[in-house]
Amino acid sequence: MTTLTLLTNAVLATMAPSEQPYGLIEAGAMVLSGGRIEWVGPGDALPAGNYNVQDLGGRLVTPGLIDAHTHVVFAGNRAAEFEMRLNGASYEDVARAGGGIVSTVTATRRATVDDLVQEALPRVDAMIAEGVTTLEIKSGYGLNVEAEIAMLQAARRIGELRSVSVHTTYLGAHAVPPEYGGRADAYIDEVALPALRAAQDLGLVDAVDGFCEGIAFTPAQIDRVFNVAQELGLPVKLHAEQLSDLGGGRLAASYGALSADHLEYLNESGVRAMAAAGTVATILPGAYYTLRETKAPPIDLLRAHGVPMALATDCNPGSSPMTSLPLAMNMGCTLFRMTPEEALAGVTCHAARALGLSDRGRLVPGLRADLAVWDVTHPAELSYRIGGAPLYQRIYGGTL
Ligand code: DI6
Ligand code: FE
Repeated sequence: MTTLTLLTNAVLATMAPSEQPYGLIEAGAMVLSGGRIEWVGPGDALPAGNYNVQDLGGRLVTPGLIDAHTHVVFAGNRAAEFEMRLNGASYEDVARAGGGIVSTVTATRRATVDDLVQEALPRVDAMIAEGVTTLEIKSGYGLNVEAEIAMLQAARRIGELRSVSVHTTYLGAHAVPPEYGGRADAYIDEVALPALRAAQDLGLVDAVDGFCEGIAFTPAQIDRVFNVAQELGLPVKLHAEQLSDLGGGRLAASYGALSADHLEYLNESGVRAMAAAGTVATILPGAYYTLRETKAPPIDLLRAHGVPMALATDCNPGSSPMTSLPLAMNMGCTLFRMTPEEALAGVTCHAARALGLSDRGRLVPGLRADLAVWDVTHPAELSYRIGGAPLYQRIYGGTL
């Protein structure tokens, strides 16, 4: 007879549909078996059984956190240009000194897969230490076939080295590399599409993303990338409306995208299209904060139209050098007026949906036993703190 793990004396933020905010169960208990959640409910309703009991002392249990938008694999960092800018250098000065996204591309191209893994692991470990059990990782700093594949291989390897579930996203259409300056269409034809096909042949791609923006790619160029994604049977997502309104939200929705991300400049017709398509809005306050943006995403409209909102770190060396998902929750609340309940949904059930995953993100029977146990008694405390998430214990696939 298999021994079941029983967690008792816990506050459960199940995030399941319920009368209670957060699907909260006070004095709750959970039974885990074979890496899955077997039973969830009030402790006094627990069915009899042969349990291996762990008393959680009244602590909060949430679904393991899901960071649904990261660029955590990259080489080098951009602290020097951060400092240059704060000492008065202009964007052009920084570019002339080899800074900006190009400097990350140069460093990433020089790195081996192993280098990329070693550089990313401390960041991934910081995420894990704050309760992350599922992590999306994008390519997009290689911008040639070999380096894009190396980034995706590094991402896969991280999922083997650590107890975290990694989901890869191909982002060849992230920036136009210097050797294709002024020739974005040629870059799409000669690099972005062939690299996508090659990466897919190697089984390295779970989803396809693009950066639709004046400084990156036009909707027509993104369309071409999404057409190939569709032909390959891959779901899409899009960096949309971060710095201007190019109709990226509508474009993403027209492909049934899993998510459209950033969305500061999203208008109501984009919100409606996303609602109709079931596309998740992934909110990224770290980039808004770092770039000192002033236009917040239309949270009220997204809420009014019932668009599910995810929250993610956007961890990247340029616009969001942040690994803390609980800090993203705090920023989502304080900068964008999301509620703490929306913030927690944004890093659990709605983040799962932004990755197309229906087997996690809530504490309900049948789902993966990916849990975070916190040294707090109410879920609002997770969003309330500015950094320093008090993780007590992380359970990944039923294992401590
Ligand atoms: N949006 C951003 O803000 C970044 N990428 C993206 O798609 C910036 C990436 C960088 O500066 O390295
Ligand atoms: Fe991003």
